[in-house]
Amino acid sequence: MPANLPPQYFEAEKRFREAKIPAEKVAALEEMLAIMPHHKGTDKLRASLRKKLSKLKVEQERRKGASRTDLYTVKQEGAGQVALVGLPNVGKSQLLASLTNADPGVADYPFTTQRPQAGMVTFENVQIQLVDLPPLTEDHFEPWVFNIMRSADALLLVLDLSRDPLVELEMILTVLHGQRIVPPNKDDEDAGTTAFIKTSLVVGNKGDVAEAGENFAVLQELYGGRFPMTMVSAQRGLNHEALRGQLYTLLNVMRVYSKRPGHEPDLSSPVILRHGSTVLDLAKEIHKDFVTKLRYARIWGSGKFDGQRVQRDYPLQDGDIIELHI
Ligand SMILES: Nc1nc2c(ncn2[C@@H]2O[C@H](COP(=O)(O)OP(=O)(O)OP(=O)(O)O)[C@@H](O)[C@H]2O)c(=O)[nH]1
Ligand SMILES: [Mg+2]
Repeated sequence: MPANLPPQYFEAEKRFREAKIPAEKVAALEEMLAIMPHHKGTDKLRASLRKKLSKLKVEQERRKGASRTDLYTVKQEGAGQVALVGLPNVGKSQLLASLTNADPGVADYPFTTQRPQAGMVTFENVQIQLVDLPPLTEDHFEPWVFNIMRSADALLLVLDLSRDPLVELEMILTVLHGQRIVPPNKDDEDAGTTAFIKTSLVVGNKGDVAEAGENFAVLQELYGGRFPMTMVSAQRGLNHEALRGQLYTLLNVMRVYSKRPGHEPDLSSPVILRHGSTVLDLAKEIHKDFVTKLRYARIWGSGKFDGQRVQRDYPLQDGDIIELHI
């Protein structure tokens, strides 16, 4: 039985063929279905158009979902969050795998990492969060990658010592600068006050390859004054103890311990505070009520004699033990 389709149907069909986005295709298909006369001759065609339509709608939903979840964030944990930054295939994920309990994909081809993944690095009695990210490239970025870098406490710039680490570092700095992310003390006027100043540690990875030492020496000569840097091998675990310590230093924090009167302090669980914090800052960390109720504190360490009374504005030092009195 012939379909006997009216001319408007063919106009809608033309729009369907020429449509560039799914929403236009959906509109054209719906029009075609509405125009089509109902009879036996159009049954097959109707069924096939309906199938196309439902496929398109599923696709549209999937895209919406993707753009929502495209905004990844990583909840901060531990003493601080450090983001891994680097070109494809330099060993960022391998570094996360060897320093933490995380089990990210590591592969000998680029763009293995597509999503952020976090793991905790242990340094003495402190946990530091390391976040693995997709690689940086000159022309393709996803905004959420930079959002994570901006909200991190510090960056680990990972370079591949088996390739040209100078070129890699320069490219990283250019891309970051374009996103207003800059290492501190860079004489860079146009970054201005809107820039995100990020303390950065340069890590030369693949320190196990033959040319690594020479490449690292060149890097140190040119950038050693500007960045703290270290050579590691993520694969062999080379220099990982030093790296843990450097990660801690990078965070610019201190550890203090609170004790209850008449009790020993728990030295395994420090309170992490920014350098320059006071007794009152510690009180805030422990309990919000302490801020108003705090009368004085006693301190051990800090070059004071043991148990000396100090006021709430007293600046603390790394390793101090404090007894808060309310
Ligand atoms: N020789 C050597 N190879 C390494 C080292 N670390 C990583 N690799 C290798 O380098 C390749 C890339 O490692 P990944 O950890 O996947 O690199 P990535 O930087 O996360 O890569 P993307 O996710 O694509 O950005 C793998 O084949 C690793 O085995 C290392 O210390 N020495
Ligand atoms: Mg990776």
